[in-house]
Formats: sequence, C-alpha cells, structure tokens
Amino acid sequence: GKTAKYLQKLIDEGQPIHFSLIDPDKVKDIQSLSKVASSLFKAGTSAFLIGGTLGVSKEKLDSILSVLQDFSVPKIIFPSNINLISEKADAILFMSLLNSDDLYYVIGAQVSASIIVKTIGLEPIPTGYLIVGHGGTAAHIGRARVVPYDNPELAVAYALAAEYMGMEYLYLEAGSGAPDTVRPEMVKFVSKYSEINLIVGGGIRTPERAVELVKAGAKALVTGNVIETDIERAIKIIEAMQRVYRIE
Ligand code: 1GP
Repeated sequence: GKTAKYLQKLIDEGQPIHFSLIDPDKVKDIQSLSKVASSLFKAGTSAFLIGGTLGVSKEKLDSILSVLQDFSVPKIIFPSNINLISEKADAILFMSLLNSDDLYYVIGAQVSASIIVKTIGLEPIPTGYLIVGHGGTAAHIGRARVVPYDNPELAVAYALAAEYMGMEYLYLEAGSGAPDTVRPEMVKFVSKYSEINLIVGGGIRTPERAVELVKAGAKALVTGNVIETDIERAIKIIEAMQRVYRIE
C-alpha cells in the first residue's frame, strides 16, 4: 500500500518518523485544529494519527479527517475499537493488543473490522500493540497485563513473536499522558534482538527524550498530549528528531 511504502521509504533513508496524534475527543473546535495541524505539517510531521480510547464517534472522526485533508501527509487511523473506521483516512494501524487478557482486543475486534476495511479500501498496516509501564486508559480498557518499564526481556519476547507472525510494526505504548515514557533502554534492547519496526508513544514531552528514543532505535514516535498542551514544544520535538537524522 501507498502509506506503508511511504513509511518504509523514511525508514530506509534513516529518517525518524513523527506521528502527530489527534484525539477526536479532545478537539474542541475544528478551527483551532486546522491551525495546529498546519503548524505540525510545516514543522515536518510525517503523518497524522487519529484515535483515542474514550468518547470517539464516527461523526467526530470524519469531521477531523475532513480538516486534515488539506495536508499532504498520510492520515492514519489509530483505532481503539471498531467504531473508529472511516473511508476518509488513508490507512489504519491494524492492531492486535498483544498483552491483553481479553480475546476481543487480541483478535475479536479485528475479525469484526476486517471486511469493512476491505470493502472501503482502507490500507491496513499490520501492527502489534504492546502496553508498557503506566499504561493509562488504554491498559484499563484493553485489559492489558502491562509489561513493566524495567523488563526489556519480556518486551523482546513479544517483539519477536510479533515479527515471526508477520507484523511490520510494534507499537510500544506507555499510555497517553503517562508520567514516564517507555525507557530508551527497553527500546535499545528490543531493537538489538528484533527486526520489527518500533513505534514508541505515551508521555513523550521533551525533545531530549524524543532524541534518546530515536537514538535507541525507535523508527517512529507518537506525540499526543504535548500537541494539545504546548504546540511550540511539539514542534521542537519534531525539529530535534530531524536534527538526529541530519547529523547521522
Ligand atoms: C497515546 O502513545 C500515544 O496512545 C501518545 O501519548 O498523549 O502521552 O503523547 P501522549
């Protein structure tokens, strides 16, 4: 698919991917979303992720996707459930919550969604989703047995399993608004032993931490909260990630 190729090209070139996460539940007015999206686009964000765990309707998702159409980077759905599917997006992280105790989040929702995804022609990006540490609302809703922040071996075991099952990406998620991110040591350890492309998100608030995670081997970082609370800082994160690329 087109979006997968675009992301792979960035990875092949050694460019860190930055995903700007827009949570429809937190978007209060569409006017300001357009402004925020424009600053992120100009700063060089690689793609928009649209998703959130609570309070998301298809209508809200669609109105956000309509605003984002103005920007020529992929719009990728980051689904928490099967109500988050829209033909207005370019792609969807087709995820399995690997450390959930609830089969619904491992394979049930995916079975319910697959034919819809096919019918509307949405590009699926095969992704394992692993909740680490704090875990936030995602861990609660997804009934995840979280991987402790300080257990990189366990994360490697999941990463290899995901890789061997043919998933292209593994999203290491500390939870939206987590007080601490996934640790760079864990990212380093997982990238040493597994080939899978790592997406890291949850609690990333500073350019310094973003740079550490990229240097540890993360292929993509997701920032959500910081976009809403401090757009200038979000832009600094994007710029810092680009500098890592230019220096190396
Ligand atoms: C949440 O990983 C994302 O699913 C982003 O987290 O909102 O803390 O940036 P933040």
